[in-house]
Amino acid sequence: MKALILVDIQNDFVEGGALAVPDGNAVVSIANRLQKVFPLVVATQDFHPSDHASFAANHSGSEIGDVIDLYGLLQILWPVHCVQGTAGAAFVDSLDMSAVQAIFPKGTDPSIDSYSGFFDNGKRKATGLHEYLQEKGVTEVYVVGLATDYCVKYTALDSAALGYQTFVVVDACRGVNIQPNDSDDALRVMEAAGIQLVNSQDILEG
Ligand code: VGL
Ligand code: ZN
Repeated sequence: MKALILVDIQNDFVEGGALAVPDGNAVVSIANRLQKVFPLVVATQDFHPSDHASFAANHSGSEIGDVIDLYGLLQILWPVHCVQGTAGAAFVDSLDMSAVQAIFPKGTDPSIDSYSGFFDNGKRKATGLHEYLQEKGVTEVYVVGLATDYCVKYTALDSAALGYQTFVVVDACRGVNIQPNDSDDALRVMEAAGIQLVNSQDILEG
């Protein structure tokens, strides 16, 4: 059983959003096409309370891009983004949600960030995604969305570590690239973990 995971395709991560990923909108049409060939589609949603500790605005004297020690974990400080109840946290309008069978919010605990759709960054709590995929008999996981160098990367790495045969559809992902090579580096790390990098054409034609 194959599942497609749509990672954080939300307004704040595309053009005009608070944490806009360059060319982020480009993933939407590919994600929409891919959904039609998967028996199971789920989505993750970055979903922070306004007092979330990953926001630079919640640390006086800190700036966006600073790295702090957050209860023992290194944390990059981000602009305020994907706040629960705001338009920025909503899925992109043009993203087809009609086939999405479950949504997994993450980053809801103000004290810890959650890049992976499976666990928070300290692996302290699970989102329920693994149990859900197990229940559905999923063995193969395909990951698309935003951002290649953060939430796509950690979702795919956890997926592989949990034993799913894991694929990242590279042309259906875009990265933040604080450093220009961050997305390429992330892809290399994923490959080294046994994750297969594929293109949407391979799936849509196959
Ligand atoms: C993400 C930074 C902060 C992501 C979420 O979806 O990749 N990146 N929160
Ligand atoms: Zn976030």
